[in-house]
Amino acid sequence: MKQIITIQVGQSGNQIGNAIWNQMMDDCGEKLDEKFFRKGIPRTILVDNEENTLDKIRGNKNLSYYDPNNFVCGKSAKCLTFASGYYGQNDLFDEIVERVRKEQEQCDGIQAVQLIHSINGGTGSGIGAKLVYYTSDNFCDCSKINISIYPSKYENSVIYPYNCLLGLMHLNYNYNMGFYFDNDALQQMTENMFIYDQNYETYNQLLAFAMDGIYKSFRHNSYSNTNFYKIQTNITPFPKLHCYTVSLAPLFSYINSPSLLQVSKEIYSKRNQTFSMSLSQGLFLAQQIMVYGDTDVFSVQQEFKQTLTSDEVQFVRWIADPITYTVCPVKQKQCDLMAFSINHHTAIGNKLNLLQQQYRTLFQKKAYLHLFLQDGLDELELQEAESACGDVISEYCCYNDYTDTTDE
Ligand SMILES: Nc1nc2c(ncn2[C@@H]2O[C@H](COP(=O)(O)OP(=O)(O)OP(=O)(O)O)[C@@H](O)[C@H]2O)c(=O)[nH]1
Ligand SMILES: [Mg+2]
Repeated sequence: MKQIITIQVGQSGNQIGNAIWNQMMDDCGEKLDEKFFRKGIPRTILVDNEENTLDKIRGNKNLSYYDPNNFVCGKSAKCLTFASGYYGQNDLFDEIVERVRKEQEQCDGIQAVQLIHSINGGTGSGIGAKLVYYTSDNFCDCSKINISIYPSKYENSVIYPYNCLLGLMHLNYNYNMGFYFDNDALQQMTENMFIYDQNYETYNQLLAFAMDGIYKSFRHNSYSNTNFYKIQTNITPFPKLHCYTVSLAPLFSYINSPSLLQVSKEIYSKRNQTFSMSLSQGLFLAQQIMVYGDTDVFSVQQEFKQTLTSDEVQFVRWIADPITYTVCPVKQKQCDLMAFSINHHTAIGNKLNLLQQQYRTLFQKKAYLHLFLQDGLDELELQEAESACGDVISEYCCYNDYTDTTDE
């Protein structure tokens, strides 16, 4: 059996990672999956440049969950810029690499390496990018996955467009699958669920629930069982495009026995998206749907097909079967029937476009550039990052046209 190694970086990476492990443990009970755990310990390395977050994780009841040697923590203040994370922190980085190697030695084989972080934080984007390089060089034959927090509408940092574009460039060049979440969508979803306790913990629980819903399909040996390789193949028609979002249904735990049709309608609803973008402003390139409950692929296909007749949900026409379904007879605790979906949709190009514009506004004035240059960045790298982002945007735009029948 091949295993999955996780590296969680920065404040959000560690808090989200912690929520994911809690969720998985809660879900698995005694039988922790060896793909993700070794002898009950998550196969993860916890990295941060400052101590607060890791101390909090160390201090809570989960200490026994983690390998204490896998906490790698710097002593400095915040990284703040991508450049200080990417060009500085060499001692810290050596330590991280050592821990990743040790974790690798304890695996029979590696199925995937996943990085959890935010692309706007200095540590998450900078140290994250350095790890992206390291892992793509040293884990050649496995999937490289990122679970990334995307900037929200209300960021309280002014330099985040630089951090994001630089971070995204490395991910786009080197990684295979990126799952993007944003706090605006997570906030909206929790409000829709009548949870008024708005904080990162609540958002992280929801995010962890969504990711666990995806992992679960290959944790259980079921009919049409899937794994990272299969998912990657199905939802990645073009190698440069691998930005995915996740939706889940039903949202309300009081609907205990929803019908397949209800679930299928919700999965495409704006309210059920963990990333704030409009599915009506573009086309699905591909989609992987995982259904949990007492049903079968045939019924799922039939019911979902009915929803697909709506004008709001459009797929490119040149892929015969853009949706892959996985059905798992294991029920979620919350609900008899649940669905999780990985969406590959061209509207993410619009979000990247917005980010690129925010970047340009700063870069035209060379505002805050000195912070990056003093930490060792060359201005040309920022230009390269912008052009890399532009390439991805134009490729998503290319497939945005429903009337395109050239390849049919
Ligand atoms: N969902 C979620 N978002 C978070 C969490 N913590 C921070 N964020 C968001 O992540 C972004 C900032 O990233 P951080 O992870 O705090 O930054 P970092 O990687 O530690 O980098 P530094 O700037 O060096 O501290 C902001 O958009 C925050 O709103 C969290 O626990 N959950
Ligand atoms: Mg931080």
